[in-house]
Amino acid sequence: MNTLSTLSQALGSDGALPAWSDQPDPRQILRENDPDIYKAIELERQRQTNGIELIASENYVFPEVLAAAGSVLTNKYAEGYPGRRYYGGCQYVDIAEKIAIDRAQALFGAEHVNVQPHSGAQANAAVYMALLKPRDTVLAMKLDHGGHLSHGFHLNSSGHYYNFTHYGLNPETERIDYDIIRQMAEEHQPQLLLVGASAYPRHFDYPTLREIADETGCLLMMDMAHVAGLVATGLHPDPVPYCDVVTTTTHKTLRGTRGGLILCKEAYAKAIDRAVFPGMQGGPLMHVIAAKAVGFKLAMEASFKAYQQQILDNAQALSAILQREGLRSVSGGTDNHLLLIDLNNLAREEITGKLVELSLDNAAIHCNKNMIPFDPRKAMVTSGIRLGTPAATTRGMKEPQFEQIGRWIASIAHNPKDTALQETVRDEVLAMVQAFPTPA
Ligand code: DSN
Repeated sequence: MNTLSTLSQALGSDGALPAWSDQPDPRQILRENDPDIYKAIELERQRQTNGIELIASENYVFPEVLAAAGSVLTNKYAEGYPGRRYYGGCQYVDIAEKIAIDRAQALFGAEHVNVQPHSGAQANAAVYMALLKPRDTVLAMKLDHGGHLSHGFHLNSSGHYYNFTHYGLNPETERIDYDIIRQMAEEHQPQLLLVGASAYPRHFDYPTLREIADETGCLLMMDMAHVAGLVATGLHPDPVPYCDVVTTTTHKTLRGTRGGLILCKEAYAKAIDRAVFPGMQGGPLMHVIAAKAVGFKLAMEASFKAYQQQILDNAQALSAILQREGLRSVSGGTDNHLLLIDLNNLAREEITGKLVELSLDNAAIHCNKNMIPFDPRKAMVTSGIRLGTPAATTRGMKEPQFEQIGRWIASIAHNPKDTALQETVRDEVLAMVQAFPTPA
């Protein structure tokens, strides 16, 4: 029986939707019974509303995603997979998980998917567990050139259990140098070649990476967490046909709930499923899986492609204005939703990523300090900031707003200690965002 016939059977013959609940609004119960946490949530909601969010990995979820994530499915234990659970009463959460699987497969054209990872880092850890033995060699991008903690950072479990070796970017182009990867793969003979990044503004060349993996006899994995929404809509090269395994988060450009997802070739399906459960995790978060399903459905709509295109157009507008205002983008621009700005170009010793992040925060423009390739400063200081367009694009901001945002950022980055300027910009930001409501 397929998922949809199971669903219509569960709903009854007339297909009528049951009432959600006749209980009082849970937000009001929270307000009355735990005002401290209620206040923290409400203040955070106001912060998200009254500022401009440029953290490249953040977004505003769809309201229906929020509803599913805050639903009674959080009450249910369902260790195992649909139809093979270690608990009774799983018939309805099975429907949700099967729908999530079907939609993720349709959205990304994957042979097999696992929707249970709690996060991108846990998805990656499960893949390593499935495909590698402890101490096997993995070739991945350096963290300080744009890679990710779960790609072999020495304090992360990946760096603890596996022998990661890292490639950096080409110092002149500040882009991936496929000849360097090929040489390193020949030299180190990795079991796995891992690509993907959290601060890399350029496309990846999957056919060349596949060639390198085949020449070396290793597996190829892409962590597409940042660009999954662009991939889903065909606006970024698609890793799925070329890679043995692709991991992602379900938030970021994808605009769904916080969570992880694994896509793989059928040959690895059993090993991946076993590594997620019982390997890395116990009970899956069924409310989050339902919310993932809701997000995948919305990502298949035509309006989602238009939204992703606007993310890209806004990134181009931001890149152009920042360049005109004297801020240098690493690699000279962007192919995706993010920009990495090199503050060393401002040639003033004291202008660091840490200082500019704080100054922009005071002006209600939120971004994060970020190391740039070959950064002389440490990760808590940095010489760069990372800017992303997805969240503000969700609010409906377009090129004219991003040109204004770019002018604000440049004026503050050139004068990061001018607190009067920060206050002026903060007032202007507050005035501007009134016309762009947040979704929830
Ligand atoms: N921490 C996320 C980011 O900001 O890119 C990646 O997991």
